[in-house]
Parts: sequence; structure tokens; C-alpha cells
Amino acid sequence: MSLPPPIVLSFAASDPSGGAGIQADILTLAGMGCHPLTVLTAVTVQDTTGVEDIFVMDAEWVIDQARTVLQDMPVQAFKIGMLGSVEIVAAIAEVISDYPDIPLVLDPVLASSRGDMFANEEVISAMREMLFSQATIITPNSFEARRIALDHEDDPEILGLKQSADQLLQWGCSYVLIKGAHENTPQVVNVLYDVNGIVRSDAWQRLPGSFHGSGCTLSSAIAASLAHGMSITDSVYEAQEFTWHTLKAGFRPGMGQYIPDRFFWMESDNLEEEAGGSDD
Ligand code: PXL
Repeated sequence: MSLPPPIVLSFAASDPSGGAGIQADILTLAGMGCHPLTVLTAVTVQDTTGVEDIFVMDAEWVIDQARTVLQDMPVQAFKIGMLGSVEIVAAIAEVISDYPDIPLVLDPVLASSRGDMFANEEVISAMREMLFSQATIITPNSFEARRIALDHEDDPEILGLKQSADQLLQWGCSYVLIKGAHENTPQVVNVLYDVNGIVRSDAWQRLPGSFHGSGCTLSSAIAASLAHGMSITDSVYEAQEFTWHTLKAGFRPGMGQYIPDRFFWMESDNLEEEAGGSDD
């Protein structure tokens, strides 16, 4: 018998298309050599073209799922995706507060890449108040960073990204990774900040096509790297590289978006592909 791989607990919602959500987390964590524990926060009805419905779990069920596996197995990292309700935010905040030494990656999911909304103003406030101070790193895209940084419903475009990062850090997370895919730049530039400013900045070749599940893949890959014992800066680079390759090898299984291939590395051709580089 062999020793268990690093274990990561993901709190997320089901995406039956297998592109995003808990399915993305399971594939990514497994693809990066971790064992995934999964706590379901919601069930969505969706395919690769869009979300049709969402059923949010009762917060008690979230607590029961989490406490049961946590009493049985030691985890090396937590990852949080779609939350679903203020009660679920509170439930998760309470559970993870018992594990202050375990790194936490919080992907503050507000909407799908196609614009289906997943979080209202109350959930955003609850996330800021109860989860940010427990997060090692949060991974908003530039839209989410500006939207969450603004405490009200003003036009988020008025905030710069550095200004948004500073605001998010003030709510207590240690690092913010702002993803630049939605910005009008030739390359995709992802920037990691801490309270002292920019920690690292990585530019990646922009790939054609619209992807479903890239954010879930990146945040799970950071959690996997942290669970393997890597530093935060190395984890952020490793996760971006992994994610870029999943997108490069992405496939279009239906009539909508492309899905990242989290097992791209099983194709030996993809192992030699040149990705992009680091700015720092
Ligand atoms: O990528 C964010 C996300 C998270 N969780 C679920 C999703 C999506 C995007 O569609 O469906 C379940």
C-alpha cells in the first residue's frame, strides 16, 4: 500500500457539463496528483452553452459534508468556489476557522464566463466579511476584483486594478491574484499582489476561443501546488502554466464553449509545448 497523496478539500457547485465547478476541481486536483474531497454547495443545471437553473444546498448539509470528511482525513489545502447563499458563506467560514494553519484558496465567483450571475450583493458582502480574512489567496478576474472592491453598486470600471487589489487586501487576505483575460491587452497578464505591491506578474499567450472552467482550474491548481508544499509564488506560477496547457489542449464537446483538458499531460506531444513566460 502507498502513502496517500496530498488531500485538498473543495467547496463548490456541481456543473453537469464537466467544464467548471466541482467537476473542474476534481479533474484538476487529480491531474496534479492530489486526492480531492468535495463539499457540494449547489447543483446547477447547465450545458456548455449556459446555466438554466441553480439549486442551493441547505447550509446544514454543507457543514455536515465538511465536518464528516474533516474528522476522518487530514487536508493540506482548502479551495472555495461558488457559494450560493449567505448561510453557506457563514457555514464554511465557521468550519475553516477551526483549521487556521491550512492554506485557503478563495475563488470569488460572481458569474460564469457567459455572464450567468452566481452571487448577489448580500453574498458578496458576506464573503468580504467572513472569508477574506481567512484566505491565503483570492483569485478574482479583473471584473470581479473591481466589483468586489467597490462597496456599492457604482460603475466598477472607475477602479484601477492596483487600487482594487489594495482594497481587497485590506479585508484581510494575504495575496490577491488578479486574472487579466478580460482586459484589452495582447497577452493575458495575471498579477499577484500583497500589501507591499506586486509580487509577481506573468504574461501568457492569449489563446483563441471561449473557455468554460478556466478560473476553477487555476484556483484548484494553486490549491494543489500549495498542498504539495510549494511556496505561494511558485504555486501561482505552476498553476498558471498548468492551466495554460489545459486551455491549449482544450476541446469543444458540445455546441458551446471549449473545456480545458486537465489531463493534457497524458498526450506526450503536449509535454514539449512552449507556453509563455514570466515578467519578473
Ligand atoms: O467558473 C465559475 C463557475 C463555478 N462553479 C460553477 C460554474 C461556474 C461557471 O460556469 O458553473 C458550478
